[in-house]
Amino acid sequence: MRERIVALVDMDCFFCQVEQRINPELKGKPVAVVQYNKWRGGGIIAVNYEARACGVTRHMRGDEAKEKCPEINLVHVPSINDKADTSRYREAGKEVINVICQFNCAVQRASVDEAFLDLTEAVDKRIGGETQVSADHLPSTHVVGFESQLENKEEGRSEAVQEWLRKSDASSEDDHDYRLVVAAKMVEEMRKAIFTQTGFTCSAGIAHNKILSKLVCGMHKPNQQTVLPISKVPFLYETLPVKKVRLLGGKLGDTLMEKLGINYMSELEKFSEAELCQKFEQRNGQWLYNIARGIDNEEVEARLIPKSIGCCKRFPGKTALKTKQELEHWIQELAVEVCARLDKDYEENCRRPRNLVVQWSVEVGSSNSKTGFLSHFDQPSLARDAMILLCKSISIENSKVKVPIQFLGLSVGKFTEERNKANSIAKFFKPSSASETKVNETIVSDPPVPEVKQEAPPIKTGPMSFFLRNLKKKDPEKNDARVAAPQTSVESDEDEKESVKSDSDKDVETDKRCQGEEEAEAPCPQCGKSVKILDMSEHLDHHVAQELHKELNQPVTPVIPPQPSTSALPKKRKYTKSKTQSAGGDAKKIRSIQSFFNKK
Ligand code: DCP
Repeated sequence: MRERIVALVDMDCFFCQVEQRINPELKGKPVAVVQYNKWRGGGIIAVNYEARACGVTRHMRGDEAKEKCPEINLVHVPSINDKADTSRYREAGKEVINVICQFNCAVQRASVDEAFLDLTEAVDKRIGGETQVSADHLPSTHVVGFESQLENKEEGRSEAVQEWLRKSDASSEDDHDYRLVVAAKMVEEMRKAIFTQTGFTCSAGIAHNKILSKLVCGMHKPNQQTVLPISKVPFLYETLPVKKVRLLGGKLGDTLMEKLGINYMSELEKFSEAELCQKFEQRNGQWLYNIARGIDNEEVEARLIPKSIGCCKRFPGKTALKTKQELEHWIQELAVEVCARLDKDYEENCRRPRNLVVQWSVEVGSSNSKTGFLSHFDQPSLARDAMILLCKSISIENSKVKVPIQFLGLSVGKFTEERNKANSIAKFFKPSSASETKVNETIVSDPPVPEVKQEAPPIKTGPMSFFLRNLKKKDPEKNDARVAAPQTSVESDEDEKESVKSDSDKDVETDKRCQGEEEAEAPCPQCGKSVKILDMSEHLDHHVAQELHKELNQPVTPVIPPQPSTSALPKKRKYTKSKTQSAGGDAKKIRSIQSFFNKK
Protein backbone atom coordinates (compact mmCIF):
# COMPACT_ATOMS: atom_id res chain seq x y z
CA MET A 1 0.00 0.00 0.00
CA ARG A 2 1.27 3.40 -0.89
CA GLU A 3 2.40 5.42 2.05
CA ARG A 4 1.19 8.97 2.14
CA ILE A 5 3.38 11.94 2.94
CA VAL A 6 1.65 15.22 3.65
CA ALA A 7 3.17 18.61 4.35
CA LEU A 8 1.61 21.83 5.50
CA VAL A 9 3.40 24.98 4.38
CA ASP A 10 2.50 28.10 6.36
CA MET A 11 3.94 31.55 5.68
CA ASP A 12 5.53 33.37 8.60
CA CYS A 13 3.79 36.55 9.85
CA PHE A 14 2.47 36.80 6.35
CA PHE A 15 0.91 40.25 6.13
CA CYS A 16 4.02 41.72 7.78
CA GLN A 17 6.26 40.06 5.23
CA VAL A 18 4.14 41.42 2.41
CA GLU A 19 4.42 44.92 3.85
CA GLN A 20 8.16 44.53 4.36
CA ARG A 21 8.61 43.51 0.76
CA ILE A 22 6.73 46.62 -0.35
CA ASN A 23 8.81 48.78 1.99
CA PRO A 24 12.22 47.11 2.43
CA GLU A 25 13.19 49.71 5.03
CA LEU A 26 11.02 47.77 7.43
CA LYS A 27 13.11 44.62 7.10
CA GLY A 28 14.70 43.51 10.34
CA LYS A 29 12.56 45.96 12.33
CA PRO A 30 9.55 45.25 14.54
CA VAL A 31 6.39 45.50 12.45
CA ALA A 32 2.70 44.95 13.03
CA VAL A 33 -0.11 45.25 10.51
CA VAL A 34 -3.20 47.00 11.83
CA GLN A 35 -6.68 47.36 10.50
CA TYR A 36 -7.69 50.78 9.33
CA ASN A 37 -10.00 51.40 12.30
CA LYS A 38 -7.96 53.97 14.18
CA TRP A 39 -9.41 53.44 17.64
CA ARG A 40 -6.50 53.09 20.05
CA GLY A 41 -4.07 52.71 17.20
CA GLY A 42 -6.07 50.11 15.29
CA GLY A 43 -6.46 46.38 15.83
CA ILE A 44 -3.40 44.29 15.16
CA ILE A 45 -3.87 41.44 12.72
CA ALA A 46 -0.25 40.41 12.11
CA VAL A 47 2.93 40.78 14.16
CA ASN A 48 6.42 39.98 12.95
CA TYR A 49 8.87 38.02 15.04
CA GLU A 50 10.97 41.03 16.02
CA ALA A 51 7.86 42.64 17.52
CA ARG A 52 6.79 39.37 19.13
CA ALA A 53 10.14 39.31 20.92
CA CYS A 54 9.12 42.58 22.61
CA GLY A 55 5.83 41.08 23.77
CA VAL A 56 3.55 42.43 21.05
CA THR A 57 0.70 40.07 20.17
CA ARG A 58 -2.12 40.02 17.68
CA HIS A 59 -4.68 40.72 20.35
CA MET A 60 -3.40 44.17 21.12
CA ARG A 61 -4.40 47.54 19.82
CA GLY A 62 -1.70 49.60 18.12
CA ASP A 63 -1.32 51.90 21.16
CA GLU A 64 -0.65 48.98 23.45
CA ALA A 65 1.93 47.64 21.02
CA LYS A 66 3.68 51.03 21.07
CA GLU A 67 3.86 50.84 24.85
CA LYS A 68 5.46 47.40 24.69
CA CYS A 69 7.71 48.22 21.79
CA PRO A 70 8.12 51.97 21.19
CA GLU A 71 10.11 51.44 17.99
CA ILE A 72 7.43 49.27 16.39
CA ASN A 73 6.29 50.16 12.87
CA LEU A 74 2.51 49.98 12.55
CA VAL A 75 1.45 49.48 8.96
CA HIS A 76 -2.19 50.01 8.06
CA VAL A 77 -4.05 47.67 5.77
CA PRO A 78 -5.05 49.77 2.77
CA SER A 79 -8.68 50.66 2.58
CA ILE A 80 -11.02 51.58 -0.23
CA ASN A 81 -14.34 53.28 0.52
CA ASP A 82 -13.95 52.67 4.21
CA LYS A 83 -13.32 48.96 3.66
CA ALA A 84 -10.11 47.04 4.03
CA ASP A 85 -8.48 46.09 0.76
CA THR A 86 -6.67 42.80 1.26
CA SER A 87 -5.89 42.18 -2.40
CA ARG A 88 -2.12 42.65 -2.00
CA TYR A 89 -2.02 39.79 0.50
CA ARG A 90 -4.13 37.52 -1.66
CA GLU A 91 -1.94 38.21 -4.66
CA ALA A 92 1.17 37.49 -2.62
CA GLY A 93 -0.40 34.21 -1.50
CA LYS A 94 -0.94 33.27 -5.13
CA GLU A 95 2.73 33.92 -5.90
CA VAL A 96 3.68 31.43 -3.22
CA ILE A 97 1.26 28.83 -4.58
CA ASN A 98 2.79 29.27 -8.03
CA VAL A 99 6.20 28.36 -6.66
CA ILE A 100 4.82 25.35 -4.79
CA CYS A 101 3.18 24.15 -8.00
CA GLN A 102 6.61 23.85 -9.61
CA PHE A 103 7.18 20.85 -7.36
CA ASN A 104 4.60 18.58 -8.98
CA CYS A 105 2.51 17.64 -5.99
CA ALA A 106 -1.18 17.88 -5.15
CA VAL A 107 -1.70 21.29 -3.55
CA GLN A 108 -4.70 22.29 -1.46
CA ARG A 109 -4.81 25.93 -0.52
CA ALA A 110 -6.06 26.01 3.02
CA SER A 111 -6.06 29.75 3.59
CA VAL A 112 -4.54 32.96 2.30
CA ASP A 113 -1.09 31.87 3.45
CA GLU A 114 -1.03 28.12 3.88
CA ALA A 115 -1.38 24.99 1.80
CA PHE A 116 -1.43 21.24 2.28
CA LEU A 117 0.72 19.24 -0.11
CA ASP A 118 0.56 15.56 -0.88
CA LEU A 119 4.17 14.59 -1.52
CA THR A 120 3.62 10.86 -1.80
CA GLU A 121 4.29 10.50 -5.49
CA ALA A 122 7.09 13.02 -5.50
CA VAL A 123 8.77 11.07 -2.71
CA ASP A 124 8.29 7.80 -4.61
CA LYS A 125 10.02 9.33 -7.60
CA ARG A 126 12.90 10.66 -5.55
CA ILE A 127 13.40 7.36 -3.81
CA GLY A 128 13.63 5.72 -7.20
CA GLY A 129 16.43 8.10 -8.10
CA GLU A 130 18.65 9.94 -5.70
CA THR A 131 18.48 8.60 -2.17
CA GLN A 132 21.33 10.21 -0.25
CA VAL A 133 20.16 12.65 2.36
CA SER A 134 22.55 14.16 4.89
CA ALA A 135 22.05 16.62 7.73
CA ASP A 136 23.42 19.31 5.40
CA HIS A 137 20.33 18.88 3.26
CA LEU A 138 18.13 19.59 6.26
CA PRO A 139 19.46 22.90 7.62
CA SER A 140 16.18 24.04 9.19
CA THR A 141 14.59 20.72 10.10
CA HIS A 142 13.49 19.58 13.56
CA VAL A 143 12.20 16.12 14.35
CA VAL A 144 9.65 15.47 17.09
CA GLY A 145 11.11 13.05 19.62
CA PHE A 146 14.73 13.77 18.70
CA GLU A 147 16.56 16.31 20.74
CA SER A 148 20.13 16.84 21.75
CA GLN A 149 21.49 17.89 25.11
CA LEU A 150 23.93 20.32 23.55
CA GLU A 151 23.69 23.85 24.83
CA ASN A 152 24.19 25.42 21.45
CA LYS A 153 20.75 25.24 19.88
CA GLU A 154 21.90 24.94 16.30
CA GLU A 155 24.49 22.29 17.10
CA GLY A 156 21.85 20.45 19.11
CA ARG A 157 19.35 20.59 16.28
CA SER A 158 21.91 19.30 13.80
CA GLU A 159 22.98 16.49 16.13
CA ALA A 160 19.33 15.45 16.65
CA VAL A 161 18.72 15.41 12.90
CA GLN A 162 21.81 13.25 12.40
CA GLU A 163 20.53 10.80 14.99
CA TRP A 164 17.19 10.65 13.20
CA LEU A 165 18.92 10.07 9.87
CA ARG A 166 20.94 7.20 11.34
CA LYS A 167 17.73 5.59 12.60
CA SER A 168 15.82 6.18 9.39
CA ASP A 169 17.91 4.05 7.14
CA ALA A 170 16.64 3.56 3.61
CA SER A 171 17.58 -0.10 3.77
CA SER A 172 15.56 -0.84 6.92
CA GLU A 173 12.51 -3.04 6.58
CA ASP A 174 10.26 -0.22 7.67
CA ASP A 175 11.09 2.67 5.40
CA HIS A 176 8.37 5.08 6.46
CA ASP A 177 10.74 7.31 8.33
CA TYR A 178 13.03 7.30 5.37
CA ARG A 179 10.19 8.57 3.24
CA LEU A 180 9.81 11.41 5.71
CA VAL A 181 13.52 12.10 5.38
CA VAL A 182 13.20 12.43 1.61
CA ALA A 183 10.10 14.59 2.01
CA ALA A 184 11.90 16.82 4.51
CA LYS A 185 14.66 17.41 1.99
CA MET A 186 12.10 18.23 -0.67
CA VAL A 187 10.29 20.70 1.57
CA GLU A 188 13.61 22.36 2.45
CA GLU A 189 14.14 22.85 -1.30
CA MET A 190 10.62 24.11 -1.78
CA ARG A 191 10.90 26.64 1.04
CA LYS A 192 14.18 27.82 -0.39
CA ALA A 193 12.56 28.27 -3.80
CA ILE A 194 9.69 30.20 -2.22
CA PHE A 195 12.20 32.50 -0.58
CA THR A 196 14.28 32.95 -3.71
CA GLN A 197 11.30 33.65 -5.94
CA THR A 198 9.09 35.69 -3.61
CA GLY A 199 11.33 36.88 -0.81
CA PHE A 200 9.01 35.31 1.79
CA THR A 201 9.95 32.83 4.49
CA CYS A 202 7.65 30.06 5.61
CA SER A 203 7.51 27.12 8.00
CA ALA A 204 6.26 23.59 7.42
CA GLY A 205 5.04 20.44 9.11
CA ILE A 206 5.80 17.08 7.52
CA ALA A 207 4.01 13.88 8.51
CA HIS A 208 1.82 11.12 7.14
CA ASN A 209 -1.43 13.01 7.04
CA LYS A 210 -3.08 16.41 7.25
CA ILE A 211 -3.90 16.33 10.93
CA LEU A 212 -0.39 15.42 11.99
CA SER A 213 1.33 17.86 9.62
CA LYS A 214 -0.93 20.61 10.92
CA LEU A 215 -0.12 19.74 14.51
CA VAL A 216 3.62 20.15 14.09
CA CYS A 217 3.80 22.93 11.51
CA GLY A 218 3.89 25.73 14.07
CA MET A 219 6.28 24.06 16.47
CA HIS A 220 9.37 25.75 15.10
CA LYS A 221 8.69 29.12 13.60
CA PRO A 222 9.76 31.18 11.78
CA ASN A 223 11.54 29.78 8.75
CA GLN A 224 11.89 26.20 10.01
CA GLN A 225 10.18 22.89 9.52
CA THR A 226 9.18 20.05 11.81
CA VAL A 227 8.88 16.36 11.00
CA LEU A 228 6.68 13.99 12.98
CA PRO A 229 7.77 10.34 12.69
CA ILE A 230 4.78 8.13 13.22
CA SER A 231 6.50 6.32 16.11
CA LYS A 232 6.57 9.62 18.03
CA VAL A 233 2.84 10.20 17.86
CA PRO A 234 2.15 8.62 21.27
CA PHE A 235 4.85 10.82 22.74
CA LEU A 236 3.32 13.91 21.18
CA TYR A 237 -0.17 12.91 22.27
CA GLU A 238 0.80 12.53 25.91
CA THR A 239 0.55 16.24 26.46
CA LEU A 240 -1.60 17.27 23.52
CA PRO A 241 -4.96 18.73 24.60
CA VAL A 242 -7.79 17.05 22.73
CA LYS A 243 -9.07 20.34 21.42
CA LYS A 244 -5.86 21.18 19.62
CA VAL A 245 -6.57 18.48 17.07
CA ARG A 246 -8.17 19.59 13.84
CA LEU A 247 -11.92 18.83 13.89
CA LEU A 248 -11.88 18.40 17.66
CA GLY A 249 -11.68 22.12 18.40
CA GLY A 250 -15.46 22.50 18.57
CA LYS A 251 -18.45 20.68 19.91
CA LEU A 252 -17.23 17.21 19.06
CA GLY A 253 -14.10 17.85 21.13
CA ASP A 254 -16.20 19.13 24.03
CA THR A 255 -18.51 16.14 23.91
CA LEU A 256 -15.56 13.82 23.69
CA MET A 257 -13.90 15.30 26.75
CA GLU A 258 -17.13 15.29 28.68
CA LYS A 259 -18.36 11.81 27.77
CA LEU A 260 -15.00 10.11 28.12
CA GLY A 261 -13.65 12.29 30.91
CA ILE A 262 -10.41 12.92 29.06
CA ASN A 263 -8.25 15.96 28.42
CA TYR A 264 -5.34 14.66 26.38
CA MET A 265 -5.13 12.77 23.14
CA SER A 266 -3.13 9.94 24.70
CA GLU A 267 -6.16 9.10 26.87
CA LEU A 268 -8.30 8.45 23.80
CA GLU A 269 -6.30 5.40 22.88
CA LYS A 270 -7.74 3.51 25.88
CA PHE A 271 -11.14 3.26 24.24
CA SER A 272 -12.05 0.47 21.87
CA GLU A 273 -13.50 1.16 18.45
CA ALA A 274 -16.79 -0.40 19.55
CA GLU A 275 -17.00 1.89 22.58
CA LEU A 276 -16.27 4.97 20.52
CA CYS A 277 -18.79 3.97 17.85
CA GLN A 278 -21.41 3.34 20.48
CA LYS A 279 -20.87 6.72 22.10
CA PHE A 280 -20.27 8.86 19.01
CA GLU A 281 -21.94 6.93 16.19
CA GLN A 282 -20.21 4.73 13.70
CA ARG A 283 -18.40 7.19 11.51
CA ASN A 284 -17.23 9.52 14.26
CA GLY A 285 -16.26 6.53 16.38
CA GLN A 286 -14.10 5.05 13.65
CA TRP A 287 -12.48 8.38 12.96
CA LEU A 288 -11.72 8.90 16.65
CA TYR A 289 -10.30 5.41 16.97
CA ASN A 290 -8.00 6.10 14.04
CA ILE A 291 -6.91 9.55 15.04
CA ALA A 292 -6.05 8.29 18.53
CA ARG A 293 -3.42 6.25 16.66
CA GLY A 294 -2.27 9.05 14.38
CA ILE A 295 -4.28 7.77 11.42
CA ASP A 296 -6.21 10.23 9.28
CA ASN A 297 -7.26 9.31 5.78
CA GLU A 298 -8.53 12.66 4.63
CA GLU A 299 -7.03 13.36 1.27
CA VAL A 300 -5.24 16.47 0.18
CA GLU A 301 -7.82 17.77 -2.22
CA ALA A 302 -5.99 19.33 -5.15
CA ARG A 303 -7.46 22.80 -5.15
CA LEU A 304 -5.69 26.04 -5.94
CA ILE A 305 -8.59 28.40 -6.15
CA PRO A 306 -10.94 29.30 -3.33
CA LYS A 307 -14.27 27.51 -3.00
CA SER A 308 -15.98 30.76 -2.28
CA ILE A 309 -15.41 34.47 -2.48
CA GLY A 310 -16.69 36.94 0.02
CA CYS A 311 -16.13 39.75 2.40
CA CYS A 312 -17.54 40.97 5.64
CA LYS A 313 -17.50 43.89 7.98
CA ARG A 314 -18.14 44.38 11.64
CA PHE A 315 -20.05 47.24 13.14
CA PRO A 316 -19.17 47.09 16.81
CA GLY A 317 -20.83 49.02 19.60
CA LYS A 318 -22.26 52.33 18.56
CA THR A 319 -21.46 51.75 14.90
CA ALA A 320 -24.06 48.94 14.67
CA LEU A 321 -26.38 49.38 11.68
CA LYS A 322 -29.75 50.70 12.77
CA THR A 323 -31.59 51.72 9.61
CA LYS A 324 -32.57 50.09 6.36
CA GLN A 325 -30.61 52.75 4.50
CA GLU A 326 -27.44 51.87 6.41
CA LEU A 327 -28.00 48.22 5.65
CA GLU A 328 -28.49 48.97 1.98
CA HIS A 329 -25.39 51.09 1.87
CA TRP A 330 -23.18 48.42 3.38
CA ILE A 331 -24.69 45.57 1.42
CA GLN A 332 -23.91 47.55 -1.70
CA GLU A 333 -20.36 48.20 -0.55
CA LEU A 334 -19.80 44.53 0.17
CA ALA A 335 -21.36 43.62 -3.17
CA VAL A 336 -18.96 45.98 -4.96
CA GLU A 337 -16.01 44.11 -3.51
CA VAL A 338 -17.47 40.66 -4.10
CA CYS A 339 -18.31 41.54 -7.70
CA ALA A 340 -14.88 43.01 -8.40
CA ARG A 341 -13.29 39.82 -7.16
CA LEU A 342 -15.81 37.69 -8.99
CA ASP A 343 -14.97 39.40 -12.26
CA LYS A 344 -11.28 38.78 -11.70
CA ASP A 345 -11.99 35.21 -10.73
CA TYR A 346 -14.05 34.76 -13.87
CA GLU A 347 -11.22 36.00 -16.02
CA GLU A 348 -8.78 33.67 -14.31
CA ASN A 349 -10.93 30.59 -13.78
CA CYS A 350 -13.92 30.94 -16.08
CA ARG A 351 -16.45 29.95 -13.45
CA ARG A 352 -19.53 31.39 -11.88
CA PRO A 353 -21.03 30.93 -8.40
CA ARG A 354 -24.51 29.54 -7.83
CA ASN A 355 -24.92 30.38 -4.16
CA LEU A 356 -25.20 33.61 -2.29
CA VAL A 357 -24.85 33.64 1.49
CA VAL A 358 -25.73 36.62 3.63
CA GLN A 359 -24.57 36.45 7.18
CA TRP A 360 -25.23 38.83 10.03
CA SER A 361 -25.01 39.12 13.79
CA VAL A 362 -27.20 41.15 16.02
CA GLU A 363 -25.27 40.56 19.20
CA VAL A 364 -21.92 39.40 20.31
CA GLY A 365 -21.58 35.67 19.85
CA SER A 366 -24.68 35.20 17.71
CA SER A 367 -24.77 34.59 14.03
CA ASN A 368 -27.41 34.09 11.39
CA SER A 369 -27.27 33.37 7.73
CA LYS A 370 -29.43 32.86 4.72
CA THR A 371 -28.49 31.19 1.51
CA GLY A 372 -30.02 31.95 -1.85
CA PHE A 373 -29.60 30.84 -5.42
CA LEU A 374 -27.61 33.27 -7.49
CA SER A 375 -28.43 33.84 -11.13
CA HIS A 376 -26.88 37.21 -11.95
CA PHE A 377 -23.49 38.51 -11.09
CA ASP A 378 -23.61 42.23 -11.52
CA GLN A 379 -23.30 44.34 -8.40
CA PRO A 380 -26.87 45.73 -8.35
CA SER A 381 -28.35 42.21 -8.66
CA LEU A 382 -26.07 40.81 -5.99
CA ALA A 383 -26.83 43.65 -3.60
CA ARG A 384 -30.55 43.41 -4.29
CA ASP A 385 -30.66 39.65 -3.78
CA ALA A 386 -28.68 39.95 -0.58
CA MET A 387 -31.01 42.63 0.70
CA ILE A 388 -34.05 40.48 -0.10
CA LEU A 389 -32.57 37.58 1.81
CA LEU A 390 -31.71 39.76 4.76
CA CYS A 391 -35.01 41.64 4.92
CA LYS A 392 -36.94 38.39 5.00
CA SER A 393 -35.19 37.49 8.20
CA ILE A 394 -34.79 40.61 10.25
CA SER A 395 -37.38 42.89 11.65
CA ILE A 396 -37.53 46.36 10.11
CA GLU A 397 -40.22 48.85 11.06
CA ASN A 398 -40.46 52.31 9.53
CA SER A 399 -37.01 51.83 8.05
CA LYS A 400 -35.60 51.14 11.51
CA VAL A 401 -33.87 47.84 12.17
CA LYS A 402 -35.38 46.40 15.33
CA VAL A 403 -32.11 44.91 16.59
CA PRO A 404 -29.02 46.70 15.24
CA ILE A 405 -26.69 44.64 13.07
CA GLN A 406 -23.13 44.24 14.33
CA PHE A 407 -21.70 42.08 11.60
CA LEU A 408 -22.52 41.72 7.93
CA GLY A 409 -20.98 39.29 5.47
CA LEU A 410 -21.62 38.43 1.82
CA SER A 411 -20.16 35.45 0.10
CA VAL A 412 -20.73 33.50 -3.06
CA GLY A 413 -19.84 29.89 -3.67
CA LYS A 414 -20.79 26.62 -5.35
CA PHE A 415 -18.94 27.52 -8.50
CA THR A 416 -19.62 25.93 -11.84
CA GLU A 417 -17.39 26.20 -14.85
CA GLU A 418 -18.54 28.14 -17.87
CA ARG A 419 -17.69 26.34 -21.07
CA ASN A 420 -18.49 29.04 -23.54
CA LYS A 421 -16.83 32.06 -22.08
CA ALA A 422 -18.05 34.55 -24.67
CA ASN A 423 -21.67 33.53 -24.28
CA SER A 424 -21.29 33.44 -20.58
CA ILE A 425 -20.02 36.96 -20.37
CA ALA A 426 -22.96 38.24 -22.37
CA LYS A 427 -25.37 36.24 -20.29
CA PHE A 428 -24.01 36.94 -16.88
CA PHE A 429 -23.25 40.59 -17.18
CA LYS A 430 -26.69 41.44 -18.42
CA PRO A 431 -28.35 43.28 -15.54
CA SER A 432 -31.44 41.49 -14.38
CA SER A 433 -34.83 42.65 -13.29
CA ALA A 434 -35.99 41.76 -9.82
CA SER A 435 -38.59 39.40 -11.18
CA GLU A 436 -35.95 37.41 -13.04
CA THR A 437 -33.93 36.73 -9.95
CA LYS A 438 -34.63 33.69 -7.93
CA VAL A 439 -33.76 33.97 -4.31
CA ASN A 440 -34.41 30.62 -2.81
CA GLU A 441 -34.13 30.38 0.89
CA THR A 442 -32.54 27.23 1.99
CA ILE A 443 -31.53 27.89 5.54
CA VAL A 444 -33.58 29.22 8.38
CA SER A 445 -31.91 31.80 10.54
CA ASP A 446 -31.87 32.77 14.17
CA PRO A 447 -31.35 29.48 15.92
CA PRO A 448 -29.75 29.86 19.31
CA VAL A 449 -26.00 29.62 19.40
CA PRO A 450 -25.00 27.03 21.94
CA GLU A 451 -22.85 28.06 24.81
CA VAL A 452 -19.59 26.24 24.90
CA LYS A 453 -18.07 25.38 28.22
CA GLN A 454 -14.35 25.80 28.10
CA GLU A 455 -12.52 24.02 30.83
CA ALA A 456 -8.81 24.28 30.47
CA PRO A 457 -7.11 20.97 31.07
CA PRO A 458 -4.54 20.93 33.80
CA ILE A 459 -1.20 22.12 32.48
CA LYS A 460 1.16 19.29 31.72
CA THR A 461 4.72 19.62 30.72
CA GLY A 462 5.99 17.95 27.61
CA PRO A 463 5.88 18.58 23.93
CA MET A 464 2.38 19.89 24.03
CA SER A 465 3.13 22.52 26.58
CA PHE A 466 4.11 24.28 23.36
CA PHE A 467 0.49 24.19 22.31
CA LEU A 468 -0.71 25.21 25.73
CA ARG A 469 1.55 28.21 25.65
CA ASN A 470 0.32 29.02 22.21
CA LEU A 471 -3.34 28.44 22.79
CA LYS A 472 -3.94 32.15 22.40
CA LYS A 473 -1.23 32.54 19.89
CA LYS A 474 -1.53 30.37 16.91
CA ASP A 475 -3.60 27.43 16.01
CA PRO A 476 -1.88 24.80 13.99
CA GLU A 477 -5.11 24.68 11.98
CA LYS A 478 -5.28 28.26 10.97
CA ASN A 479 -6.51 26.90 9.77
CA ASP A 480 -6.88 24.74 8.61
CA ALA A 481 -10.05 26.25 7.68
CA ARG A 482 -12.13 23.40 8.78
CA VAL A 483 -11.17 23.10 12.41
CA ALA A 484 -14.26 23.30 14.46
CA ALA A 485 -13.61 26.21 16.72
CA PRO A 486 -15.48 26.79 19.94
CA GLN A 487 -16.88 30.09 20.86
CA THR A 488 -14.94 31.49 23.68
CA SER A 489 -14.97 34.79 25.36
CA VAL A 490 -16.36 38.18 24.67
CA GLU A 491 -14.32 41.31 24.61
CA SER A 492 -16.14 44.41 25.46
CA ASP A 493 -15.09 48.02 25.35
CA GLU A 494 -16.90 51.18 25.97
CA ASP A 495 -16.72 52.22 22.36
CA GLU A 496 -16.13 48.99 20.59
CA LYS A 497 -17.58 45.59 21.24
CA GLU A 498 -16.31 42.63 19.39
CA SER A 499 -17.51 39.10 19.44
CA VAL A 500 -14.77 36.60 19.83
CA LYS A 501 -15.18 33.21 18.28
CA SER A 502 -12.16 31.17 18.25
CA ASP A 503 -10.01 28.24 18.87
CA SER A 504 -6.95 30.36 18.75
CA ASP A 505 -5.30 33.66 18.31
CA LYS A 506 -6.50 34.10 14.81
CA ASP A 507 -9.98 34.53 16.04
CA VAL A 508 -9.42 36.14 19.38
CA GLU A 509 -9.11 39.03 17.14
CA THR A 510 -9.92 42.43 16.32
CA ASP A 511 -11.89 43.58 13.37
CA LYS A 512 -12.45 40.84 10.86
CA ARG A 513 -12.92 43.13 7.93
CA CYS A 514 -9.23 42.96 7.12
CA GLN A 515 -8.99 39.25 6.86
CA GLY A 516 -8.23 37.49 3.64
CA GLU A 517 -11.27 35.94 2.01
CA GLU A 518 -10.46 32.58 3.39
CA GLU A 519 -9.78 33.80 6.89
CA ALA A 520 -12.90 35.37 8.28
CA GLU A 521 -14.91 33.14 10.56
CA ALA A 522 -18.25 33.32 12.23
CA PRO A 523 -20.28 30.94 14.35
CA CYS A 524 -22.49 28.57 12.43
CA PRO A 525 -26.10 29.41 13.17
CA GLN A 526 -26.92 25.72 13.35
CA CYS A 527 -24.23 24.25 15.56
CA GLY A 528 -22.35 27.27 16.88
CA LYS A 529 -19.01 26.10 15.59
CA SER A 530 -16.70 28.74 14.23
CA VAL A 531 -16.62 28.26 10.49
CA LYS A 532 -14.88 30.26 7.80
CA ILE A 533 -17.54 32.51 6.51
CA LEU A 534 -16.71 31.48 3.00
CA ASP A 535 -17.16 27.86 3.86
CA MET A 536 -20.43 28.61 5.59
CA SER A 537 -22.60 27.76 2.63
CA GLU A 538 -21.05 24.33 2.35
CA HIS A 539 -21.12 23.84 6.08
CA LEU A 540 -24.81 24.70 6.18
CA ASP A 541 -25.43 22.25 3.38
CA HIS A 542 -23.94 19.67 5.64
CA HIS A 543 -26.58 20.47 8.26
CA VAL A 544 -29.30 20.18 5.66
CA ALA A 545 -27.92 16.77 4.79
CA GLN A 546 -27.93 15.88 8.47
CA GLU A 547 -31.57 16.84 8.77
CA LEU A 548 -32.42 14.71 5.79
CA HIS A 549 -30.58 11.81 7.31
CA LYS A 550 -32.51 12.28 10.52
CA GLU A 551 -35.77 12.33 8.66
CA LEU A 552 -34.86 9.09 7.03
CA ASN A 553 -34.09 7.64 10.44
CA GLN A 554 -30.52 7.11 9.52
CA PRO A 555 -27.56 7.75 11.78
CA VAL A 556 -26.60 11.39 11.93
CA THR A 557 -23.86 12.33 9.52
CA PRO A 558 -20.88 13.12 11.67
CA VAL A 559 -18.68 16.17 11.67
CA ILE A 560 -15.85 14.13 10.30
CA PRO A 561 -15.14 14.57 6.62
CA PRO A 562 -15.43 11.58 4.29
CA GLN A 563 -12.48 9.28 4.63
CA PRO A 564 -11.17 7.33 1.71
CA SER A 565 -10.70 3.68 2.33
CA THR A 566 -6.95 3.67 1.89
CA SER A 567 -4.95 3.79 5.08
CA ALA A 568 -2.28 6.38 5.61
CA LEU A 569 -0.28 4.04 7.69
CA PRO A 570 0.97 0.53 7.41
CA LYS A 571 -1.45 -1.93 8.93
CA LYS A 572 1.18 -3.71 10.88
CA ARG A 573 2.25 -0.62 12.79
CA LYS A 574 1.65 -0.86 16.52
CA TYR A 575 1.70 1.90 19.07
CA THR A 576 2.81 1.65 22.61
CA LYS A 577 2.34 4.12 25.35
CA SER A 578 5.67 3.36 26.91
CA LYS A 579 7.54 6.57 27.47
CA THR A 580 10.81 4.91 26.74
CA GLN A 581 9.65 3.70 23.40
CA SER A 582 7.74 6.77 22.44
CA ALA A 583 10.68 9.01 23.12
CA GLY A 584 13.14 6.88 21.30
CA GLY A 585 14.11 4.74 24.25
CA ASP A 586 15.75 7.48 26.19
CA ALA A 587 14.03 8.81 29.28
CA LYS A 588 16.61 11.54 29.61
CA LYS A 589 15.67 12.73 26.15
CA ILE A 590 12.03 13.01 27.15
CA ARG A 591 12.97 15.31 29.98
CA SER A 592 15.08 17.44 27.69
CA ILE A 593 12.23 17.76 25.18
CA GLN A 594 9.90 18.78 27.95
CA SER A 595 12.29 21.41 29.16
CA PHE A 596 12.74 22.63 25.61
CA PHE A 597 9.04 23.20 25.22
CA ASN A 598 8.83 24.74 28.65
CA LYS A 599 11.53 27.18 27.74
CA LYS A 600 9.82 28.35 24.55
N1 DCP B 1 -5.04 37.41 9.55
C1 DCP B 1 -6.10 38.32 9.63
N2 DCP B 1 -6.98 38.23 10.65
C2 DCP B 1 -6.84 37.30 11.58
C3 DCP B 1 -5.80 36.38 11.52
C4 DCP B 1 -4.89 36.47 10.49
O1 DCP B 1 -6.22 39.17 8.76
N3 DCP B 1 -7.70 37.24 12.55
C5 DCP B 1 -4.08 37.53 8.45
C6 DCP B 1 -2.80 38.19 8.91
C7 DCP B 1 -1.79 37.12 8.92
C8 DCP B 1 -2.31 36.12 7.93
O2 DCP B 1 -3.74 36.24 7.97
O3 DCP B 1 -0.50 37.60 8.57
C9 DCP B 1 -1.93 34.71 8.25
O4 DCP B 1 -2.36 34.39 9.56
P1 DCP B 1 -1.57 33.40 10.49
O5 DCP B 1 -2.48 32.96 11.56
O6 DCP B 1 -0.86 32.39 9.67
O7 DCP B 1 -0.48 34.27 11.20
P2 DCP B 1 0.82 34.91 10.62
O8 DCP B 1 1.16 34.39 9.27
O9 DCP B 1 0.68 36.39 10.74
O10 DCP B 1 1.91 34.46 11.68
P3 DCP B 1 2.56 33.03 11.93
O11 DCP B 1 4.01 33.19 11.56
O12 DCP B 1 2.37 32.77 13.37
O13 DCP B 1 1.85 32.03 11.04
